[in-house]
Amino acid sequence: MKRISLTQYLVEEQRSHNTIPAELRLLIEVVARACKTISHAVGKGALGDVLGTANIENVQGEVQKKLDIISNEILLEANEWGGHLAAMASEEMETIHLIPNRYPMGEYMLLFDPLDGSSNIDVNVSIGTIFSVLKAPEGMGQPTEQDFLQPGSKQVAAGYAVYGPQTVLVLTTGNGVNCFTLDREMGSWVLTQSNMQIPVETREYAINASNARHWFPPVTRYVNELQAGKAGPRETDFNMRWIASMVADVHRILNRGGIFMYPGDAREPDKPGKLRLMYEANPMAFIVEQAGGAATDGANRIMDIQPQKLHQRVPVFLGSKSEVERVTAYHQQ
Ligand code: AHM
Ligand code: MG
Repeated sequence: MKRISLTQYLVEEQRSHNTIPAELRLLIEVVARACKTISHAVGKGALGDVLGTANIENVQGEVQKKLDIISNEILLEANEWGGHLAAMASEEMETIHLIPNRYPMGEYMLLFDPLDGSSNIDVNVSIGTIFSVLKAPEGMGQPTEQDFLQPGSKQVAAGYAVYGPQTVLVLTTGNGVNCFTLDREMGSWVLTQSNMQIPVETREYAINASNARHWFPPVTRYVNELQAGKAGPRETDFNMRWIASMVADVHRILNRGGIFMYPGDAREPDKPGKLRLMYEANPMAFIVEQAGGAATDGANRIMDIQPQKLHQRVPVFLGSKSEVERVTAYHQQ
């Protein structure tokens, strides 16, 4: 089998579609290299003293795990010096991270959730990194948080890595979705799936059902119908999977279809759901749409939402198009 590396893929993509300028290519390669480093740290587990909590709270009021902090540092350090970025924002940092003066400033802005699925770190279940790339607004001076508040439709690239039985990197630059597997011996990313398409027909759904008593009626109705199986209005037996790492749940859906839901609920109406628009919902929505699926917050296309704050949360419904359209329609009735 002829092996196509990430570098070759990016160069050829630029040549044939002109979608990946040299600076963006460098950015993606640097992020991919950082993910390799994170994968290595994750793989060491207890041997590398990377497990457990760091006893500090992040901006979301969540106790940070050691690996949350390590991964954040790896991504910041890797991306500071290349000259391709104007600033970075991370789920783990209160405000944006400026490029130090000693390095040149580039025209892209990088956002990331350095280690997604934190609750799975210590129990050896798949976790990952999610990232999103925006362009700095024209004529921007010193970057501010405001410059980051662009809708997901403005993303020029997005991707995620899954640190699981294999380490994979899934990437879109707006021209389909491709998956690269880390060759651990060679240390290189090898193209293993081209033009991924989410299967249209699905019998699988993912939601944290322990929150069922707090759901709003459209979500309850939709899930009840799935659970009614063959005897219910859907006349189909559905299966459920919940990994509690969005990266791993989305990766399953890209490969064999399904719907992923993290709805808002009645507990905190002003803080809808758990997932963050800029670090989780937008990049995943971009990937899912590029693979033929859909992503909404129950009412709107995720990528059309105008962000109000960097750490804004949104309800998320994404995956196979017909299912996302159905649960979205229930919200509109
Ligand atoms: P994190 O970024 O702090 O890890 O939180 C996000 C994760 C998602 O990966 C996952 O879908 C969700 O939280 C799981 O939530 P829950 O613990 O409610 O099942
Ligand atoms: Mg996360």
